[in-house]
This record gives sequence, structure tokens and C-alpha cells, in this order.
Amino acid sequence: MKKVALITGITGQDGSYLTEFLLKKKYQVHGLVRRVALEDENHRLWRLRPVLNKITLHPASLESYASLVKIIQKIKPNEVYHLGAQSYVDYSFKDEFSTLNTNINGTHYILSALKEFSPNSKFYFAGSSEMFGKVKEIPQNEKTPFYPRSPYGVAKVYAHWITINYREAYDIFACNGILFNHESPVRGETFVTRKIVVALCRIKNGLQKKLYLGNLDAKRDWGHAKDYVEAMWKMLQLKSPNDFVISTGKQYTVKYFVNLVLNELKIKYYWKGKNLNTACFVKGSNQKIVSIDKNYFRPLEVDTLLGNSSKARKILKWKPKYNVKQLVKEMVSEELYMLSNDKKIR
Ligand code: NAP
Ligand code: G4F
Repeated sequence: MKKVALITGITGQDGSYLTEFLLKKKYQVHGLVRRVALEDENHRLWRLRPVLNKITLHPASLESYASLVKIIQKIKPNEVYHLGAQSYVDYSFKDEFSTLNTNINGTHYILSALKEFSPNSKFYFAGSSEMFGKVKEIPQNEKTPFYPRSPYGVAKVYAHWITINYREAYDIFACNGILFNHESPVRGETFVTRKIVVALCRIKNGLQKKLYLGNLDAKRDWGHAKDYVEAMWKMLQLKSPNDFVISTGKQYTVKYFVNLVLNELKIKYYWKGKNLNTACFVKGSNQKIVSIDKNYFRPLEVDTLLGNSSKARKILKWKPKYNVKQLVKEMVSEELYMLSNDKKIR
């Protein structure tokens, strides 16, 4: 009998990598999608294009308990990967209430539906290093206190604790992944790594003149989504549920990430100026290719994130295969391929 997995957020970056991973492991994969995704297939389902005929998609909404119950009752999944969320931190300041509604209630609804209708399903919650926010220690591990700095981070803290609450109160096999930033060639274009790669590749090809960014000094621990979905699966294969930090243990500034992409594109550059006047120029032509736009600064910033994933390395026998240079190399090469073929890679 094939194992049955249900993925919320299947149309997103992690959902698409996890789908491919589980299909290789011979799972029967079901995904929860918003009706708009089915109506606007070309735009919303592009990441799933190569596997669309191998999976089953169910229209539902994280805001509707009834729609979640219907699917869970019908397919009785062995494993539920709850990845669906409003995942853009900056946007959570602009639309707090809907972010809180989707990210808090959506998680609570799924747990409640599992408790009532499929209590033997194993549950994975997509927690985030954003919960550490204004960090209380460096590096951060599973015991580091949370100090969220955005409505998104606050919602993830609630969902983290309600997951533990269901595990302890109702014996649900529920795990929290506390995942640090992970990226890929199919990362959404608003997130800083993909935004940098897309813009600099376009600049290299003469299709764009300039890239505008916010805080260049923020430090992140960036891994590859492909490595991180494997950790999600490993958590649900344990004998008993547990919570894990997943990270590379290396951190870099946004500015360093820009430099890596410029190096990969063989663009010779130099930086000049301070604070809002910082800018990056092409050596020789002196063309200004990166400037600061204060609109990309957030009301509150998470200045530094660095994970300690030794618990996952020991118990899950997990470690990342990609380092940041390999990540950049893959993102740049896929982006150039897409540009030259005028299409999305999948
Ligand atoms: P993503 O690419 O933005 O994907 C988010 C997914 O959630 C999409 O499938 C989206 O569907 C779905 N979604 C959003 N709002 C929804 C709603 N109201 N109802 C139903 N579905 C909804 O995010 P990701 O990078 O794959 O991240 C996956 C999960 O991991 C998220 O929960 C995120 O918060 C968390 N996380 C991510 C990272 C990271 O660095 N990537 C790190 C830590 C935690 P549509 O296609 O219809 O918009
Ligand atoms: O790429 P970002 O938008 O990712 P952020 O805020 O760290 O959130 C991502 O990682 C979390 C895990 O820690 C996830 F939970 C969350 O769902 C998401 O996947 O921004 C990274 C950093 C920030 O400090 C931001 O201020 O880059 C800085 N930044 C500077 N200029 C920018 C820009 N971010 C964006 N998106 N756009 C800019 O122009």
C-alpha cells in the first residue's frame, strides 16, 4: 500500500520540492489548493507542471474549517505537511489581520480536524527562524526563547505552540520544523535572494538597468529548499514526534549575497557611499546597478539569524548538501536559462 501524504501550500516553493521528493519515495500525493489556483492554472501551478498528472489536487481554503475536514475525512492521510501560509514577512505588516487569520487559524483548523477525523495522521508544521526575531542567543537552537518581530513571526509562534499543545493533550504525532531561510531557483520573486538573482541576470542581459534593495546589512542563514524538504520528511519518520531547527550554521549579509551573484555573473563591481546612499557600480562603465530604496525597509527588522541544527544532525542524521555558493550557482544558471528561453523553468 502506498503511503498517502497531504500537502498544504503545495503550489509554493517547498510544496513543489516536497512533492517531487515524496513521489520518488512512491507516496500518493494530495495537495490542498485555493480555487484561484485551479482557475488560473498557468500562473499558479507552474512549479508543479512536471508532476501535475501524478498528484491529486483538492480545492480548499485554510480559512474554512469545513473544507479542510472534507479532505481529511476523504483521504485519511498518513502524513500531513502543513506548509500553506502567507509567507512574506514584509507583507505581514501591511495585511496583519489576514496573515494572522491564515497562519494561526489555518494551522489550528488542521490540527482540530486531524484530532476529530484522522488522529493517526502524522503532522508537520512549517515553523520559522522568524520566531527568534530579536535573537536572545547566537546561534539559535530549539531551546532559544522566541522574540518575534513581525505579525508573521507572532503567528508562527502561536502555531508552534498549538502544535505542541495538540501533541501533549491529544497524543497527535505532531512535529515543528524551525526552518531557517531556504531558497532555490523557484523561490518567489519578492524574497531577497531571488529578487537579486532575477534583477542582476536581467541587467547582465541588458533587459534592466537597476536593482533597488532595502537593508543590505541583514544577516541570514541561507540553505537550499531541496535539502530542507528532506528534513521535513525525516521528522515524520521518527518513532516519536519532536521539534527541530534546520539550518546550515553559516550566515551572510544581503550585500554579500549580491556580491556572490555578481561574481557568478562575472560582473566586475565596486561599492560606494554609506547608509541610504550606498550603491554598487560596474567597474569601467561606472553604471550604477544597485541602489537603496527606503521603502524596502521594514517597520521592525530581524538583524541576524544563525541556526544551530546539531539536534537534527544527530537525531535525524540530516545535514545540508548545498552551501551558499552552490545555491547561488544553481539559481543564476537556472535564471539565465529561463531568460534565454523566455519561460519558467518548469
Ligand atoms: P511560498 O512559496 O510562499 O508558498 C506558500 C504556499 O502557501 C503557496 O502554495 C500558497 O498558495 C499557500 N497559501 C498562502 N496563503 C494561503 C491561503 N490563505 N490558503 C491556502 N493556501 C495558502 O512559501 P515556501 O517558501 O514554500 O514556504 C512554505 C512554508 O514554510 C510556509 O509556511 C512558510 O511560512 C514556511 N517557511 C518558509 C521558509 C523559507 O525560507 N522558505 C522558512 C521557514 C518557514 P498560492 O499558490 O495559492 O498562493
Ligand atoms: O528574503 P526575505 O524577504 O526573507 P525573510 O524576511 O528572512 O523571511 C523568509 O525567511 C523566513 C525564515 O527566517 C521565513 F519564515 C519567511 O517565510 C521567508 O521565507 O528578506 C531577507 C532579508 C530581510 O532582512 C530584509 O529586510 O533581506 C532584507 N532585504 C533587503 N532588501 C530585503 C530587501 N528583502 C526583500 N524581500 N526585498 C528587498 O528588497
